[in-house]
Amino acid sequence: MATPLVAVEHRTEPQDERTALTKEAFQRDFFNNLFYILGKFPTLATKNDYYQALAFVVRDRMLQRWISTAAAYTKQGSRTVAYFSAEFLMGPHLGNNLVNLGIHDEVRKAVTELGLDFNELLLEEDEPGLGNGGLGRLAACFIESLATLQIPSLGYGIRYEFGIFHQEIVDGWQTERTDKWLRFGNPWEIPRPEWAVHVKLGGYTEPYRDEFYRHRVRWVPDRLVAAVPYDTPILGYHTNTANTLRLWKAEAPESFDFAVFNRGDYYGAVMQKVSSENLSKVLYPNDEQLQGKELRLSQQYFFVSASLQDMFRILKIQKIPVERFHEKFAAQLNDTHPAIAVAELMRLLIDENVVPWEQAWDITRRTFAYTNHTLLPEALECWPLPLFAKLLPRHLEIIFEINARFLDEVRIRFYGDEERIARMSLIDERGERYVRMAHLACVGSHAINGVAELHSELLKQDVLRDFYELWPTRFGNKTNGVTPRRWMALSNPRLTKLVSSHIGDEWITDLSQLRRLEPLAEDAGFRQQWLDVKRACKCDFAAVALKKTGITIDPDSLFDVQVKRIHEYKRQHLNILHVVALYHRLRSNPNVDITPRTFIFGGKAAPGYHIAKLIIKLITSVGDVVNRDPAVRDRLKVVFLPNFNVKNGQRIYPAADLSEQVSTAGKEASGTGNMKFSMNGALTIGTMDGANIEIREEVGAENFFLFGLTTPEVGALKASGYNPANYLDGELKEVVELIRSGFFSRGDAELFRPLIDGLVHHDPYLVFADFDSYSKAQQQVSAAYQDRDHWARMSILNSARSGKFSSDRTIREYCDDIWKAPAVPIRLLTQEDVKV
Ligand code: NTF
Repeated sequence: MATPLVAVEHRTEPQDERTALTKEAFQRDFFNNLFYILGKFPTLATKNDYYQALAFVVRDRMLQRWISTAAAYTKQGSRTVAYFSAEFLMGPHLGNNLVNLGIHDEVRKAVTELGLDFNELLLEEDEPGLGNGGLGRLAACFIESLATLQIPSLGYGIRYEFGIFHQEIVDGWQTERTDKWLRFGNPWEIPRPEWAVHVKLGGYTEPYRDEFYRHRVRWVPDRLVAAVPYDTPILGYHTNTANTLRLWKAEAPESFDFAVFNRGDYYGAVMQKVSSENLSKVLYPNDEQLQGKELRLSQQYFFVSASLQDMFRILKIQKIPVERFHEKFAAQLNDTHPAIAVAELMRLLIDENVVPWEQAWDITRRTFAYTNHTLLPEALECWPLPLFAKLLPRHLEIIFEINARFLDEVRIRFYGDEERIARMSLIDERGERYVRMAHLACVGSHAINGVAELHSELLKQDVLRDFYELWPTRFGNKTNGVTPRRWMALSNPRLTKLVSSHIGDEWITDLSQLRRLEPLAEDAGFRQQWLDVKRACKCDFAAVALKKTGITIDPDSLFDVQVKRIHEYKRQHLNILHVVALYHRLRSNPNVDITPRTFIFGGKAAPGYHIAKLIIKLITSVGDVVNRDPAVRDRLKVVFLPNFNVKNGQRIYPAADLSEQVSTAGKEASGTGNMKFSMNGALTIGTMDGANIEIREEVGAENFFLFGLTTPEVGALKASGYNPANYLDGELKEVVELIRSGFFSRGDAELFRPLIDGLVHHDPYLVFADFDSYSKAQQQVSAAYQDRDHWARMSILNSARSGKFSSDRTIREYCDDIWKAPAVPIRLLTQEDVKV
């Protein structure tokens, strides 16, 4: 008798022999894959071989959905969202695909029955870390929600051979290792070399007359790179939809280096091949000076051009005229990284498809919308004009023309306001000339949005104020969200089970239903179960922490967690200063009654960002002293968990009691980690910044630990001439002196000097100004945690009221307000249907 893997109501597909969803078929195919795909027998098989054998079993069972989806979209010519992003921080696929197929628990049993450790196999997957942090992870959540909502969509990006570096901590310092995620192959992708396109670079332009005697411009590049698409299926949760993530790999074109070959320069030709492949070699860490990096601009153009050419190919297959490009596609620019798309679509329409300028411009603007993700001025992309001209000569001409026409429009509205015109120009001409990518993105888009209410307001008042004054109706807000499939169902199975046993499982696709947990906050039995789940997650994490750091932590202590990229504006140093303050209190009075806490940090610093790396060193150094000091009696622990990534995140968020969201008000565009914590029942200590404000509004001020200056207060303090030294008294002064003295650096008073002096003399992110308020809020946290029962109540309410922060809600808003893209339900085809 065959054992079905999945409840009958989920079994929508016509079963075939090869991909039957029965335990027997699964186990059979698992060993077949080991034999026929990996070429191994069990004695020689590694854990990774087993992982891959399992991955292929699962992939086989996704293909019917994938093919049926593609067939439906092709046949119906469906309106399609194209999400353009230089980063997709997907995280491991296997667990998520099992959840979305609805066979996770059954497969776990089937694998366990074979005598294998299911969790161990999941951990074998090298995650595709093709992103830096929030922006790349948001893209991943978005394409998952798009699939779950059955919206036709394509994610377009770069298949970096090396993703975000692997972080190791050596002697307390961050060291970077290359991320060789493709080392053992990638079972989730299918290369599509038949859809490769050529991308031009460099060279010059020349006018010519075509066969109809029309004036045209020809771009004669000095380099061609082949862009080869690698497709990954993106499953919706319990739907038949499987959309596509299409990532481009750079290769040498087959034909271009013939001239070199003919001259007999074999090695020269090979070198050209190597240099072409460089284009998709490595992800650039953010917070890095990118301005002069030619390779970075080449990467951006490479994937944008390949994607737009791919969209023209799709139009052609579906027999849609190019004049209807904007009816077929809604393209979203994930920050300015893909903003060159505005000029590239113009070029493809004008130069290659002979569409007149005005019409091409109309199509372009109707196609694109732009999301801004940062208010930090140093992060706004500007490219030096000479570099731009050298790499993209035709695009620069097009940008000049867009600019001339645009500035005419500004002149009509704001006659004589030459300062405004200089501010708004696509070209910064205040000194050395630069192309302003954010301005290009604004001018070429019909909709512009920020990622949280405060951020969108600040865009209008500040960074993009001139554009807002010109086109107020184009501006809007789309508060970020995260997918509850990965960030609850997959990463917190215990909580999922508890929640579903009380309110059913519809919350997984309609997160607002978590509200139904609210009354249970008053149920003592439920509160106990809730605390039991939290404790179990903390025990799991304690085991991870021990394995990765050698530090033993107490699951009954308060887990106080800050995981995110290391950056001064995110203020990990505010957190560690407070840890030192607590330590100092304990040392001064060993019998002081304090709530035992474990401070958990994680996050990567950009390799060239010295102060951020020094902050890591300070955290690990404080940990070295505190964790060993017998006077502390284990009441304080400090853990820096190396290599924070999606995989580690999945184990951290469920284990957190307290979520640190302590950025300087007005600096964090949204934050998304804050949402993952809250969903999983952590309380937040945070500032009035980004989405914190909205989280507090949802969960209630009484369930949130607020501190710090507000954005207007930050502005006023800076305007009045902020002097951090004025705040250097009391406990803060003692803390700073302790660090300065070399207490945490074996007497080396120089080590932390750049960090401490920077704070005392400049403190651009107002760490000192907020310290007192932070410290007081932390005292409230400590007191609140003493009353576990009340804490449980607050924790439940955080989760129950986090429904707004599902990326399903965010994506619905994008679809309704910007993309106008309706759902297209998929009927599964049988093998018979797709036979020619
Ligand atoms: C990030 N921006 C912001 O810093 C986060 O606040 C936000 O949650 C995410 O985007 C997603 O919107 C970036 O990573 C970048 F690249 F823009 F700096």
